[in-house]
Amino acid sequence: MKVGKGLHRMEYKNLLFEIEEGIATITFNRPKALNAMNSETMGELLHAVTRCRNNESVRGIILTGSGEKAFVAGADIAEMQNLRPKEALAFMELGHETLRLLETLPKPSIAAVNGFALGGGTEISMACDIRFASETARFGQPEILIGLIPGWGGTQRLSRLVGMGRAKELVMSGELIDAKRAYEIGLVNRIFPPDQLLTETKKFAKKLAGMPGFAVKMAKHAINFGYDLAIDNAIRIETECCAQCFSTDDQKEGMKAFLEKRKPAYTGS
Ligand code: DAK
Repeated sequence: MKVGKGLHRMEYKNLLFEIEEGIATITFNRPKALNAMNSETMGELLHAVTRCRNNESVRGIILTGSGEKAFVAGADIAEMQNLRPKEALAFMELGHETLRLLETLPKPSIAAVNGFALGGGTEISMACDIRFASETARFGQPEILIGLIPGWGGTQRLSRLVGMGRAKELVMSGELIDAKRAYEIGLVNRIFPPDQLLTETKKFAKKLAGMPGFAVKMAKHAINFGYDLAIDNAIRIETECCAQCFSTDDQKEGMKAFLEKRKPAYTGS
């Protein structure tokens, strides 16, 4: 639905979704359950992320939570309580499909973590490229306290982001950490006062959206797909991605502008 100049909104039951100036903002919106993720919300997230992938006008994605208290307080414990293993597997796979799609989207994504990001909430934030947090944000993988382990990539993405020792500390104890500690261990990129979080996140998303788009895509691809490879193979991926940038008008324009001592005018081609 087109709402006003450059602003599109899409109706979901548990998400707010809008596109403004090339930035899609997806807001988890079940405030009574602290935005806990049930299967319906995860299905809607998959739909929204797919739309972002298919819509060429979307050049960046922000994920955040409605209300002041929570980003996402985890997978919905009430829904999960009586799941049989087969149903649990289906719920887990829906989450994996969604988060892997988000993580590998050829456009930048930022989690604006405005409160509790627990369990599935930390896991969703880690599938984004960058995490900005409000001073009041709290992170953790408390699944162990309810007889589980993380089920949407927490054991894997957390150790890649903060190291194995810190990941084990958090996953095995279930302890929560505040935004400052999350920043110290490299889980969070930047911290803002609560009333500035979304504005600053949008500002940064727009900055990334103004970069040469193909180079942004190649940078993300090289980092994502080189990370788990042996160094010689990883460097090969970087080399191929970098070489491909020379096929773009933006590379020609960027270098020409530098030599002519002027600002580049990128077209995204
Ligand atoms: N699920 C369902 N409802 C939740 C919830 C959650 N994760 N978190 C909060 N709520 C609900 C509360 O039940 C309460 O509902 P009412 O009683 O008002 O109806 C409402 O939100 C407000 O919460 P509180 O009253 O508890 O608020 P407080 O300020 O006192 O406490 C809190 C805030 C965030 C510290 C607390 O709510 C809390 O500890 N929440 C649970 C946090 C948590 O354990 N999160 C991790 C969930 S486990 C898998 C797939 C995924 C996963 C695992 C497996 N497979 C399918 C196999 C991932 C698992 C998780 O994420």
